[in-house]
Parts: sequence; structure tokens; C-alpha cells
Amino acid sequence: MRFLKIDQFSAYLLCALCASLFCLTLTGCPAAGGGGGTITISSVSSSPQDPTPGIPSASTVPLLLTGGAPSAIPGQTLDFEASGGQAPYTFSMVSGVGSINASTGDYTVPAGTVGLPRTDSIKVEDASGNTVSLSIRIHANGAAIDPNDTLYASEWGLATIKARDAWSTSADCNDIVIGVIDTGVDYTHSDLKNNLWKNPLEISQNGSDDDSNGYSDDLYGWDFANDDNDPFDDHYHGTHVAGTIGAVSNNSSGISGACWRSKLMILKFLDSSGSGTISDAIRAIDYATANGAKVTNNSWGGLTSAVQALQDAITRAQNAGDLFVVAAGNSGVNIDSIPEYPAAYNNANIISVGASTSTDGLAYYSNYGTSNVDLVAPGSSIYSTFPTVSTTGMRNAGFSTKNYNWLSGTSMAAPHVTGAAALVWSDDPSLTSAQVKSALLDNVDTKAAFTNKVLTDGRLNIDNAY
Ligand SMILES: [Ca+2]
Ligand SMILES: [Ca+2]
Ligand SMILES: [Ca+2]
Ligand SMILES: [Ca+2]
Repeated sequence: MRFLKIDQFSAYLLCALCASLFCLTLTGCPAAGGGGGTITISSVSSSPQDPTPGIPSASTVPLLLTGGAPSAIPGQTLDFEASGGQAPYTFSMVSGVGSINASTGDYTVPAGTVGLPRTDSIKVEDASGNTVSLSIRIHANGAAIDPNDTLYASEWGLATIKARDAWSTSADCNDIVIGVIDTGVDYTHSDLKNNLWKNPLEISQNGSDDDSNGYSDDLYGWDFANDDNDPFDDHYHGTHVAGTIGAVSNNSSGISGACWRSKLMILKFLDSSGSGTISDAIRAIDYATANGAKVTNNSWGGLTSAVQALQDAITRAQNAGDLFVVAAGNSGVNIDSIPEYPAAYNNANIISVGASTSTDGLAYYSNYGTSNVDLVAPGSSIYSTFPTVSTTGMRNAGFSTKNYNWLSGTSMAAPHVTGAAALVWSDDPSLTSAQVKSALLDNVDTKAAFTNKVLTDGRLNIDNAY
């Protein structure tokens, strides 16, 4: 009886009670403690901006054999760091190396703005003339890149976390499957449909479970709320979250995601009212773990008592080497003393995310706690994808604007971190989940507003993370 009751406990979405739409048109949000004020999109213009990058030129940098001597093990991966411009980079020899057998001596990284061939294979001769093959990984820390998406200027969150600087190294998350555990996603959206995970072994609409994973015709994921193979978003929350992580970017249309190219697995367990059961959440997490998602975004929570079965599912993801990014919650409380789950579970694979404002304040609604919240990321007045049709959830919330819209909450903060994790991990798939987490947590921008509020005292900075 006790478990039945707990199992029916509703999880709820972590949109702020004061969605930005209402902030803008009605009374404004209550002031945040200390340095707050009304949340407004006009603050985009006051967010830090880097100087406009100049036209980059090819640069010559020394061949940096950071991974060891050139006579090292064939196939060894070496990290090359290039800076000061964009490709083509020419890596020239340093003394004592022998020669590079790429052509006649120097190795040139092909031209390109993004999507550089991040790995390549070259042959290097040591001083004795012995040839070894080396697999190289290229970090091209060139000039910042702004995508050509027409609504990109509204995305103050991406500017704040230095995404445009990170993209000069890599903007592609295709090597990492990202699970969006939420209300579903509008997979017909022109800014999302080409960035979806597709189950590679499943034949859709033939009525059979071709890959024997327990789900028939699960092409994009699954709808655990309604127990069907169509995870279309009948709310709006999941579509918004998906766009922040990985909207199709640099396509001269709509917004940019943190990832320009991505594989988003749609795991719907919250229904058209934004509610879901613990048992469906567990099934969604387990599907992600079993089907190859390396990172899941979990912009939901609100459980005030710990449920062991839910933590067990997160532990199974941890044991599989996967990250679980979770919104810290919107109660405005210290969840070290007033816990909310799943953010307050102590799993090592959890990254718990609070919400920041465009002026690097702690959002008034954001939960905090130096044990149970790791960092903050932009969450207030975030512009992202919205369903292309009027959904039940939109009608119930009074949203009439389709395609793109503003939302606020720790729900909007977590996807920035999820996208960052996927960027770091795609750049180097050999990293462990712990290394990816450390890369994000060890490279935040510390700010007074977050000091003694979250573990790292800081806000996400993607560029510093890799
Ligand atoms: Ca299947
Ligand atoms: Ca099938
Ligand atoms: Ca459905
Ligand atoms: Ca776009």
C-alpha cells in the first residue's frame, strides 16, 4: 500500500511559476534577493559580449606532441592545440621529432570553420627513421563563431556561457546520444527534426520490435505516459528543453542550440498537464540507459521524499557510465536542508543545475545548496523551440504563440548544461562521465551571487570546459 501511494506521487515540471511571457506582459517577477529586478529580455543587450571576431587567417603552430614522444605507441592519440585563427592550421616540426609523413613534412589541418576533422591519422618518423602511425585529435581554439540563425540574438544564455567561443573548437554533438526525459518533443519542428536520434535497428510502423529492446516501433524513443510509440509533445516543455540542447543550428532559421548537430532521444513520461509517475520516470531512465543515451536531461522533480527505486534507476545509469543532468527545482529553497528529488540524490553521475539571470544573479525561484546543487546556468527568460501546433498543454497555460517562445525556470537551465556535456563528450568520446562532469564543474565562472549557494560557486562556461 505504501509503495502504491508513493508510486502515484506526481512529479511536476520545473517551469517557474512566473513564466517570462507573463513577466513581460503583466507585473514582472518578484525581485531576486539582493540584485534582482524584473526579468526582461531587454537585458540581452547588457550581457557580456566578446568583440566581433576579425577575419581569421591561417596560422602556423608547432607540432605539439603532448601525448608523448613520436616513437610512442602506434595509434596513440595526441592532442594538438591550435590557436589564433581558424583552419587551415599547419603543424610544423619541432626539433628532435624526425619527420611527419603526411606529405613531405608539415601537417595541415584542412580548412573549415566548424566541423573540423577532429581526429585524423598521420605517420610520424622518429629520429631513427622508424615510422609510426599516430591518431591525432585537433583542438582548434580559433576565433569565436556566431551561427546565422535568425533568432540567435535573443539567446542571451548561449552568449553568457561563451558558446560562441566553444563552437570554434567543436559545435557537433553527433557522437553522443542525448535523452530528453520530459513531456515529449515536437519532432516535426523544422529546427529539431534533423537533430533527432533514430533507433538504428528499429523498422517503424511494422508492428514488431525489430531490435528486441522491449518496445515495438520505437523510432525516436517512447511515450511512457501513454504507453505508445509516439512521443509527440502534447505540452510544450519538452520541445523547449530540446531546442536549448540541440536545435538545428546555423541553418539560417530559428534558434541555435548549444549543440549544432545532435541526436536527441525523446523519452516522454510527463503528460499533457506536465505530470508523471515515478514508475514511468524509472522506465524512461532505464530506456535511455539500455539504448545508448550517454547524457539525459531531467528538467523535472519536486519529490520531497526520497524514493529508492528512482535512485536505483539513476544508479543503473551511473553504472553504465552515463550522466544524469537534473534541474535543481524552483522552490527557492536550500535543498541541502529541504531536499527535493531527484536533484538531492547523492549519485556521482548527477549534475544538479540551478538557474541564473542575464545579469548573473541567482534566479529568485532557483533552489540552491552547496551539497546538492553543483552549478548554475541561464534559466530566466530563455527563448527556444515551441510546438508547431496548439497543444493541450499550451491551451491550458494560455500560450497562443507557436514555434518559438520564452520560458523561465531551472528547467531551462539544465539543458544548457546537458548541451555543454554533450559538446565536451563529443569532442573526446574517450572521456568518462566523471571527467566530463569535472570539465564542466571545474571551469565555471565564479560570481558573488553564487558564492556559498552552489558547490562550485559558479555559472557554466562551455568554452573553458574544453
Ligand atoms: Ca524496439
Ligand atoms: Ca518495428
Ligand atoms: Ca503518444
Ligand atoms: Ca536554427
